[in-house]
Amino acid sequence: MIRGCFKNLPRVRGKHNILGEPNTTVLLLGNEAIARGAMEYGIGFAAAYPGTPSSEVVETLSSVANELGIYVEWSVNEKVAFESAYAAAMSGVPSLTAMKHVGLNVAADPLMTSAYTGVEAGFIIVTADDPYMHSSQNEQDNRWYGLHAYIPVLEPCDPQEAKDLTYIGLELSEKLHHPFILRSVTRVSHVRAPVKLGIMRGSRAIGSFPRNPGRWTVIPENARKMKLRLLEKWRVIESNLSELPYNRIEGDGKVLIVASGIGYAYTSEAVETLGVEAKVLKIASPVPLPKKLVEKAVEGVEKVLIIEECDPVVELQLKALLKDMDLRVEVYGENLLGRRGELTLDRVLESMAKVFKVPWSIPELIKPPIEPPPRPPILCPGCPHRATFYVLKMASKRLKVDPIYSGDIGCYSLGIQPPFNAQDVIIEMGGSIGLANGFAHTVKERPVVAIIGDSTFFHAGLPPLVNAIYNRAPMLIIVLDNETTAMTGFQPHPGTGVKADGSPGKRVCIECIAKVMGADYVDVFDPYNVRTALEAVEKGFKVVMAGGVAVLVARRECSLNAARSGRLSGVYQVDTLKCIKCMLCLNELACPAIKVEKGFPKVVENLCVGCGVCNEICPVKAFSKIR
Ligand SMILES: Cc1ncc(C[n+]2csc(CCOP(=O)(O)OP(=O)(O)O)c2C)c(N)n1
Repeated sequence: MIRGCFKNLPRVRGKHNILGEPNTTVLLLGNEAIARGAMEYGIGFAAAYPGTPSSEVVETLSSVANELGIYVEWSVNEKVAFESAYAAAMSGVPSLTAMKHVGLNVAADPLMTSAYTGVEAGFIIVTADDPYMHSSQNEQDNRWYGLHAYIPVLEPCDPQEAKDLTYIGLELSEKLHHPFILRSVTRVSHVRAPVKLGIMRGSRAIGSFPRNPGRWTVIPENARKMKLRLLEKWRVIESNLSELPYNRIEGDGKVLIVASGIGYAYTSEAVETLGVEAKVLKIASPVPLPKKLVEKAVEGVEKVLIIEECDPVVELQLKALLKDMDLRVEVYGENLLGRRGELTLDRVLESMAKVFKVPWSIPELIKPPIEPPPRPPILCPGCPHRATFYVLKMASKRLKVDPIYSGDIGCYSLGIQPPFNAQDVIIEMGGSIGLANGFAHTVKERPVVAIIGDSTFFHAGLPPLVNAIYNRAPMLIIVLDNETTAMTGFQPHPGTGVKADGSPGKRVCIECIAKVMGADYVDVFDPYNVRTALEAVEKGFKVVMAGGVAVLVARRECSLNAARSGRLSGVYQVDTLKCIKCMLCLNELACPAIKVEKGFPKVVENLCVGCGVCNEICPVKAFSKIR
């Protein structure tokens, strides 16, 4: 049985100030400022896969794409987004790709080689890093990629610089025929600040690609020549960056503070707060370090303090340079600041005070008056994932199996919480089916369930599904299809059939893919219909226990989207005369819209969205729709 329901449209953000007049100053989010920088340069192509804290870059561009004549797409994953934007830049069309830090791992293969071929038009790769892992699985510092791939990295300290450096990155990229990385972090991407706008040059969206295999094919014979040219170019890039006005020396003194990216914002405030006399080397291009400027800055200083967020990328390059210069100065940085989490004013103040040997205390301004109450994330009321987790648990109880839940990244990662406890391992986006493959061949006594979202399935679920079918790895794959990419802000994906600008694309059908790939059992169920969902899941488990691969698509629109559009509405309430106080609705479904009052479950009416799953699971049907 195959059902379909594809009503959702992408949420296109308001255009705010993004189309403001040149020379006006408007309030922009860091990511909007990056988009505006690209618009001012005249990009003709942008492709991305969403991920916090990067998503607003392409959301903003998609909201003006038709007006400005820019081709903008949500690609299925970061590798495809990278390749698409790279090819546009090969064809002479200035382009942008954007992703969260871990997204660059997915795109790392073409990234590493893009430095060898270079580009014809400006090509900027925006990576938004997430120190402290507000919404990520790791804290990797993507400036390393710059050193690793021979790609220069620009690092803005605020939204104004985010706009300016996007423009400059595209300009230098076009001039030097080389890709550029723009590294943002959460506190640059997600802060709103005044930004002075520049002139928009008009987009260049049509390219040409004259045949020249010696330039674009990296067969070993060509690649060896390219590597030599790359090493020469790296020196030219470095000297260009030494002249970048966003790298500069300010003030004077015996102590030099080297501040990269957002580190400069904290440094300025801390120097003022402590009232110390410091020489500051502001760095906007941490990779490669602008050597000439650094050599000038270290002249006559006794101590150097490096302020940068995450890893000692500037510090290691600087220490190497000092060694080459045979200059002996005390160097502080990672040893005082550590290498994890976000910088904060108090962290920077403390380390600066130690180097300057001055007293310090936490300024009144940053002492919170009260600690905010903890707010752990939970699945929303009406979330179809909750119903699917309920069904999964019920089915495994009834069949007396203890599955390994190979989890994945999306709203459904919250299935880790009780009462479901249905995410035993979560590593990376799209990892669930590949990991399940390993478990299936090694842990024989427990059935393996891979849990993957719809956007994640398209992102990285297809090759491991083919692998599982080909290598006969028994597993039950549940695709949680809420018809959107919910966790990152409701972006459309191939399963929705809607494109980034809201226009119709071609819908790609998940269950059809699974069937044509050769899965042993494929079905679609509506998680709100608990009885039929339970039947499908039980059948799926039986197929797995007989050695097959079962793919079940749990399809029901995200309750936030459905409630917002009026497709889901109503309020349920409990009839206390019928209720037998079994507390299944509280203990097994754990809907946040149900609480206990006078010993009975009670629906919190302003939280209930009217999904009715509580009544579906209630043995005496004590719930009824009251509005
Ligand atoms: C490589 C990578 N790219 C992007 C992300 C950001 N990200 C986390 S969850 C998610 C969306 C998941 O969407 P879906 O699978 O549809 O599940 P939903 O949140 O809708 O339940 C994205 C894009 C990531 N963690 N890793």
